[in-house]
Amino acid sequence: MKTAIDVSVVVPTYRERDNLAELTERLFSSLKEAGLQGELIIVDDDSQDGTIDICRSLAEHFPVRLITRIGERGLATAVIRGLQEAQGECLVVMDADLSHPPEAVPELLRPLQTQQADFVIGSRYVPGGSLDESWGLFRRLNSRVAGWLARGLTTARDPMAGFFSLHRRHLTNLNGLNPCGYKIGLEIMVRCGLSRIVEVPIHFTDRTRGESKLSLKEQGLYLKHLARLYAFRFPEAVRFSTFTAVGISGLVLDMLSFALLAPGVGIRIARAAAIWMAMTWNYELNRSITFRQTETSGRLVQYLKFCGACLFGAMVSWSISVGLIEQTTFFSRHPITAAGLGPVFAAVVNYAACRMWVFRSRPAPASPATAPGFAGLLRKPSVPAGDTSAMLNMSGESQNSAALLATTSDTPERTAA
Ligand SMILES: Nc1nc2c(ncn2[C@@H]2O[C@H](COP(=O)(O)OP(=O)(O)O)[C@@H](O)[C@H]2O)c(=O)[nH]1
Ligand SMILES: [Mg+2]
Repeated sequence: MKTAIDVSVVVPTYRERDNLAELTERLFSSLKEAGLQGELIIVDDDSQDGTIDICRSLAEHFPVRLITRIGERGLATAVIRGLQEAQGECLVVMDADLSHPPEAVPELLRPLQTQQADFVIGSRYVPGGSLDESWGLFRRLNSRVAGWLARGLTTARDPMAGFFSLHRRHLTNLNGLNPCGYKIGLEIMVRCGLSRIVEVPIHFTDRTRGESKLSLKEQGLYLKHLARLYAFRFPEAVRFSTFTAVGISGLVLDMLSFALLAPGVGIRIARAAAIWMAMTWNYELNRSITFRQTETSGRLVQYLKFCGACLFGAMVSWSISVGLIEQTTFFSRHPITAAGLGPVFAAVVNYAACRMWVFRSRPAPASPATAPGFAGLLRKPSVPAGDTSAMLNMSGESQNSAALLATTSDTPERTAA
């Protein structure tokens, strides 16, 4: 359904009072020049720096809406919140600190309008794009390395960018977004499966007012976020690597236990006990790490199945090793190499058996593929319990958002009216 608004620009803010007026004026002047109807949605985490007053006066002249989140912090979740409220056909996300030139917004929309792309990035790292001179070597290197680490997830040269646009119909998995840290653009690209990406060169200007909120902690969270996204994108490869690492740790435990037990109870019993301990160890680790997303019911039955599945792998390992040694001249001269090959095959067989039999996937949730469109989201907003928000509506009509945000708690709201 065509709405009157062509583009909703979502801007997360925390203590950005001094940048808001210039951002708003430059943004709406560039939209006007391009003949676009837009709205600006500012999602502020209760900065208490006068943001509410500034937005109120800006809303007298421009279609500005302010959402104040109380008791919640975080750039990425703030962006998600803004996207939930957006009414435009196209969505743009950008920073408030004027690092991202508001004049580039119409250019970011063009590839969407011509259906050349599903996701457009205001990019520092394509020809024509650039960074502020003030960026030191460490910051440049840090940004590049962070980008390279994401290469397995997307072809974008600047996947970390906070300046991007997409069509709202491609935001199919809004409720399934689960970013930790800053990189909401990367999260959307990967979780919504957006691979037709166009990068528009921009000059990234360092902020001149206010302070950066990027901390070292956020950089650590980025690595965690990447791990989650790789697991989402390549679930079997990541599970198989984890399964192998668990197997290696089990092998070490097996050998240590055997070395400790053998002198006391003899080789046969020590071997059996060590194998059982390693099997139990592997089961526990696989249950809590490798296959934590899968079915967890019926622990005893699952454990017995796991032992049964491993037993099969052990037999495969034994047969391959013995077969190679007995049937080929090469391995009869190198029996240890043959013994080493057996467990490799056994690991693959064990993994397949566990995947098919012991840790089967949960039935797919009903929602993501058929997630409601925006109309649905606005009818039934997914505001977290306890979130108290207030909204300053466009055109200066201050409006308590109770009607729109039907699930807000009964804690007193901070209203902008
Ligand atoms: N709502 C909200 N916005 C935030 C938060 N942290 C940062 N921002 C905003 O996100 C944008 C980028 O943050 P900035 O500090 O400039 O990060 P940097 O550019 O990586 O140094 C700015 O508009 C910030 O005001 C937060 O916790 N909540
Ligand atoms: Mg910044």
